[in-house]
Amino acid sequence: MKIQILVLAMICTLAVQVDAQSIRRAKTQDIALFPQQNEFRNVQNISGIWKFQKDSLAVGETENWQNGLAKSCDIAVPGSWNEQFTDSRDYLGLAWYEKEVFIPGSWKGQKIYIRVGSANYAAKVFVNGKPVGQHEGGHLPFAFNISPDINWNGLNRISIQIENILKPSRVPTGGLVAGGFFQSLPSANFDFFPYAGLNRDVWLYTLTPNANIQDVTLNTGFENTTGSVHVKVNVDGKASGGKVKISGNNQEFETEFVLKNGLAELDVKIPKVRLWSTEDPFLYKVKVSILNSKKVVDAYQLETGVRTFTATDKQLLLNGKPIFLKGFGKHEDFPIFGKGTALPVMIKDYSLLKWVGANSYRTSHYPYDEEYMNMADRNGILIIDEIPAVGLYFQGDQEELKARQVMCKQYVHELIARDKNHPSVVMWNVANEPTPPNISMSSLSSTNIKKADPQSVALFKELFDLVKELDPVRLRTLVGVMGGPVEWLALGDVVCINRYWGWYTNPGDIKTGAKMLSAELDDLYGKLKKPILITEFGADTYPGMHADQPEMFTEEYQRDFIKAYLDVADSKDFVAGMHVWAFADFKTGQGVIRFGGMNFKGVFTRDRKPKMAAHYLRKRWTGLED
Ligand code: BDP
Repeated sequence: MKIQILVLAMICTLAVQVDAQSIRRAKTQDIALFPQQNEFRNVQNISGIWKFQKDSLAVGETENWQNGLAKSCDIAVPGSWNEQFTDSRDYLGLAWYEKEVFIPGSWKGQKIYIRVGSANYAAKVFVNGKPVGQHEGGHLPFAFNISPDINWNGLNRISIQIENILKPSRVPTGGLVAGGFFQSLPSANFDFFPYAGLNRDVWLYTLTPNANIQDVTLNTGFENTTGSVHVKVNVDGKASGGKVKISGNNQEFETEFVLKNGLAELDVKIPKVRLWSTEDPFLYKVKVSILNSKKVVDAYQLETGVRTFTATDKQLLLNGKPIFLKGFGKHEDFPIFGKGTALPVMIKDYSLLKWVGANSYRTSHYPYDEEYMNMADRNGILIIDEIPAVGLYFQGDQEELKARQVMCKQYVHELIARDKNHPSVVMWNVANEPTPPNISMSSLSSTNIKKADPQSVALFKELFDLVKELDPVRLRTLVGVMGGPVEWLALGDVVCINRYWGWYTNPGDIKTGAKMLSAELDDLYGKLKKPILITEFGADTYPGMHADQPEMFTEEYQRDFIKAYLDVADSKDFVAGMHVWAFADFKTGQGVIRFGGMNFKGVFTRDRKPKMAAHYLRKRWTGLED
């Protein structure tokens, strides 16, 4: 035990030294446009089998592991390291990834970048032994220009050092001295397994050397039958202007623009527009190209759906028509893959979302792989897009609190940079269940909610304002915990709450739980006068466990619990959506409230088999029997 503590202390000290070095940090603008292959740009996906070596004593950098790993084994990328081996499940310290890649000579003269889809939690990238950049925060991509470090005469060694130590200063938060029922191993302050490593793809890609399109921002609207796309183009380098071509539905519109200081803004009108909706998620193609000396020097193509998404005091409106959100909170989680991108699972999840009649989900509790967002656009699924701010608290060390706020702001910048053009994204969520001080199960009544301390309100306000500045159009929210203060919820355009009356309180008593929910909803709406979404409600359910009289952990209890909540929601015209917790069972740390290190609130099992509740939801949401 003592040795473990000593090793951990060494890791922490060395990790701090590593961070203190002056290696450049990733720039948000570099992740705005996903790498694309076209006549001006090249992409090489360098995922696959990489070399891997743990660095539990944090000696790698001083021993120059960036010049080659001496005792490595194979690892799959994407994929978390925790379940690929027999001895690394709880290992969260330093580890190194390495891959040798050949960069084609035809790329000479281009700007060459590396993009890492997600490295959880902190990463440092080396090319041919030279440090090229570092990034903190899992679940979002980062990119570095590596042009000066390329070897054109052979292979290039890409080394990535990753570390996932749970710390109170990080987001999500971990490493707290906890006790009691909620203690878990690893000591995360959140209810999912802190899967570490290169969880998403890694790409090399090129940008045109003298001028390239750096960002494109699309905002859509419509009046009567005419749609409009507002296009903002940012260019890095020397270009005079360009054009935007929007095509789709047998129509094509071309508009030229002039660049001023690398920026142009224009509106394109689409008569007889075909709107994007959950029933008809129609996407137009938007191609931007830029010119220098009358020659096209770069182009980039995106897709957009023309739609509006707004809120009244009671309802959510898609294209001006009320829409009730039916769906789930999800996780990126699968056996062995961990949080590694698993494309077949993604496809299966979308087919199950359709099968069950869902029209939306929340990317709880962090941004998901870009392909999830692309699929949502194509499938007409509405997304509440969440930064990894789960388990935030406000008491204690002020320096840690400041560090967390800096991270939250970075996540807001990165998330909006990455996801701002997806028609599926209808709301940004800045936090899941921040915890007020002294919260306890016995204080979870709607009548004794404490007032928020002003400092926490100011910190959230700062995040809400930042979201508005970066995306003035989309709705904003914060997902509140049971017993959390109303002042936090009041900051959002829409009120999102997670509720477990009849599970964590009033166990076994669905009827009383539903009554408490109903009373609390009326009280909240009276205070806030904004549409309310219940973004979590559910019951752990061991698949195959049954009871003639519904009993906790049985499939009958989960079904009846969900039914009771949906019935309450149906009786209130200000409830605008219901997201069941959770879509599928998922891995957590070990603790007494998590049997087998699992959260069993899924209506599908971890391998995506429907429980009774899934069949019930399908009937209720689609009207169809199996
Ligand atoms: C909520 C959290 C979620 C948990 C869930 C639960 O937002 O991450 O998994 O409760 O306890 O508090 O199942």
